[in-house]
Amino acid sequence: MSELHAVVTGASSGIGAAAVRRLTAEGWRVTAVARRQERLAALQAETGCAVIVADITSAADVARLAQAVTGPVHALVNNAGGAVGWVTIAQSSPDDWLSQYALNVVGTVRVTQALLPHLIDSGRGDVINLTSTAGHEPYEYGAGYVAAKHAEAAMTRTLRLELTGTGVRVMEIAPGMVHTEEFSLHRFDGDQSKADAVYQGIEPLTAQDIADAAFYALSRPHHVSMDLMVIRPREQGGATKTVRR
Ligand code: 8X3
Repeated sequence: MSELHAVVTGASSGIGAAAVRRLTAEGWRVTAVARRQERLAALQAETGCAVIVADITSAADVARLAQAVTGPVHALVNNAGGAVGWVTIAQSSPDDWLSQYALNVVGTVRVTQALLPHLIDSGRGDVINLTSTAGHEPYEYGAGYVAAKHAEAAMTRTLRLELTGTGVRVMEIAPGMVHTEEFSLHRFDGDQSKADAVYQGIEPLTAQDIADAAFYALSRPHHVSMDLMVIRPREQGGATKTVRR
């Protein structure tokens, strides 16, 4: 088979960048998508990936992305996403609910719609949606994110039903606590000490752990669909139970 091609969103840091590194190391051609040009340029210099600067919440950017992607796409890794705020529903900002839905759900839908013809044309396409354990169980103070991730997980299952028979696998990876440079920092509005406290006293997952799972799913024989992988650090028994040393 000719070279496999993956498109990875949210590629400028964290799980997305780790997926780009892993897939290029495994010999895939990779197109990395993110908003921040300088970070993408560094990743391109390091890995040889192609880059497209785009904000997946922008219809115009995603239309440009669809034009810029060349050749068949064998895998779309929908990783771009994020959480805003740590607050009760009573205190939460409706704008934050909207922005989390726009990014985690609608953005993922936009990119998937745009690249679906490329995925079907490849004859063996894969969609991997990086959701979260927050898409499967609620926790206090994170309802806007929990709701958006539940919606993304529901959308993923619906997409699988709709694409059954097209040759496209639709797979979901739902990570628990993954210590990345930016996820918690963004959630806590730049407060580094609050972000660091999330991972204190446990050994959290790393972005590489999740990239490893994504590569595992992608590299199964194509009649095997890893529909859902839920991955947590050992000390996180559930969304509301973490045992710290
Ligand atoms: C990130 C994991 O536990 O913050 O999606 O919801 S968690």
